[in-house]
Amino acid sequence: MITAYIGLGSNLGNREDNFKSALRMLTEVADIEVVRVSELIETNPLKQAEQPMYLNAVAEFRTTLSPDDLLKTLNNIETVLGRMRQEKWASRTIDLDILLYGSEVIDSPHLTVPHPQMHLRSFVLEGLATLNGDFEHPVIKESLNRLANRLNGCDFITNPELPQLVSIAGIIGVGKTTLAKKLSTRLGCQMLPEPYDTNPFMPDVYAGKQELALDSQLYFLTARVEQLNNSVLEKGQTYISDYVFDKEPIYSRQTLTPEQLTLYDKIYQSCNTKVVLPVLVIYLLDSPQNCLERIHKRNLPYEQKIELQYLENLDAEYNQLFNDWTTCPVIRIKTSELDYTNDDIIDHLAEQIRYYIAEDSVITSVAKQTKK
Ligand code: A4P
Ligand code: MG
Repeated sequence: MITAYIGLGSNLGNREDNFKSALRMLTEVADIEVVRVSELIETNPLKQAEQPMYLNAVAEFRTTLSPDDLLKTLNNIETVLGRMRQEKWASRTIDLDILLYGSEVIDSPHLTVPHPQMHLRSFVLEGLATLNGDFEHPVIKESLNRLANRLNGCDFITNPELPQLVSIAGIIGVGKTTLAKKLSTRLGCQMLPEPYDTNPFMPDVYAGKQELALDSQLYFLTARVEQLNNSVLEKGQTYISDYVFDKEPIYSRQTLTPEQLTLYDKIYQSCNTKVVLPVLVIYLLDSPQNCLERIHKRNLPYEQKIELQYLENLDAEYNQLFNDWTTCPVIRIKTSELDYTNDDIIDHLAEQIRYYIAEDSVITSVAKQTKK
């Protein structure tokens, strides 16, 4: 017997009745034993906003059917319940997708398991997490609980027509640049380093010249808008930046006077529309104390005035930013779990990045070339 999970979705007809009928028909199949079903939740349709709302749920069952026979059985039930196969993602009375089949990884022309989009859908992961949150996703090798947390209640769709920007975030001294370098080498993609030490105003600002804080923040803002501009980054190409653009207001709030901040915000609002959004964020976490020690160790002269309180404020602001974040999935990593010298850890992270970004983007071929 294999434990498998299916996703149920319906947005046509009497949705609850469709669910009940589908589950009844599943229990009637001799080779399937339905174990339990998550709560039904109502969800917004992905992409097609004009479609009716969906009901979604996840069912756990045990089966002796092969994956192919299971798919046939599910397709039969869909047909009996009036599912018309029109264009992809059309409204449907019932959709039954195989999410997981034990820990098997299947990649055949008509069947992909784990379901190739499940790690991007809260309406799937949250149901799965209530049924078996510690279960490890067979490709990503992380628990379903962790995968659900990465989405913050949102659902995402990959789009190979956009640049695939992966941004590494975290407070000063946490190790963003080191990780960005490692990952870009491992993935064979371009790194976008923040032009940190070219800012001519920054040493003076760190030395206490408040009157130059606005100049310094505008220098950073314009440099980043140039670097992440959607007319510069190419569609389908993967990039790794060692900063997340949305941190700019965090730093500005820490360093600018209220009058400077009002002006800064106006300029920020007018340029942030030109910036490519990340498709994935890697948020590095460490205590402000450890980061301060790292800052002392790397001994950049202008950073030596940084105080613990400043890092603690940044830390609180970053946490708030990602608690409210709805732009893309966020992989949180404690630096204590990230040994940069361990190739397996970097490889695992690189594999995850490949899995999260759009399938048809250029990195797929890069990945094949660099595979060990
Ligand atoms: N197929 C490949 N892998 C699988 C799998 N793991 N499980 C093949 C089931 N089928 C799989 O599926 C098309 C073909 O995918 C099948 O012939 C099978 O051989 P389909 O069910 O005929 O078509 P579909 O459902 O339109 O496409 P797909 O790719 O299954 O889309 P999804 O992922 O089901 O997305 N919004 C909300 N809120 N809730 C939803 O449930 N669902 C969709 C459809 C869109 N928006 C939604 C929801
Ligand atoms: Mg389907």
